[in-house]
Amino acid sequence: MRLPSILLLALAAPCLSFAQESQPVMLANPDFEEGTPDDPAPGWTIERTGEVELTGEMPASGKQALILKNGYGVISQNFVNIPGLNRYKSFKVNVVARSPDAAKFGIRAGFFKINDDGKQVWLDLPLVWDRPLRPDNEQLTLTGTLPNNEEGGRFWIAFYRSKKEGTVILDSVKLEFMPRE
Ligand SMILES: [Ca+2]
Repeated sequence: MRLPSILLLALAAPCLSFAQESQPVMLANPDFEEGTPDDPAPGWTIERTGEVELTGEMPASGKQALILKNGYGVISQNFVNIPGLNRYKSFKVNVVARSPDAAKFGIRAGFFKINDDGKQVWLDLPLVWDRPLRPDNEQLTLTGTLPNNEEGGRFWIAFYRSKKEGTVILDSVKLEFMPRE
């Protein structure tokens, strides 16, 4: 009888630890260190007519940070298949942001929800909106709640300038999912 007990423990242990710990998401190029002047945001989607540049001034990590300027100034990442996304109750976004000209900043997150009628709908919600930025690096932490019946496995996160005005400088993006109790 001893061997099956050990096997059971060995199988259960990873599940238990997984259920109790938050799950960091591996973002592509989260510190903007992979960018070059010709290709400033590899791993990120630059939405619509947004323009981005890199700066070596006051990076929060490494040698460079990203500047959102002109146009919509939106960058995003889309995760199409996060296994077991319905195990998580919420998510947490960390980013270091600043603005030399008091630009306002926003973060949006998107995910699927199953309606009462069984239809899957895409939600795209602001985590923060028109947040005035200071000239010095500031660590922002925002959390969002996932629907109880989330099962689409897709998650989208976007960072943008509000109102197409001013300069937003970003660095050190982190994203993690928090498990249900
Ligand atoms: Ca950096």
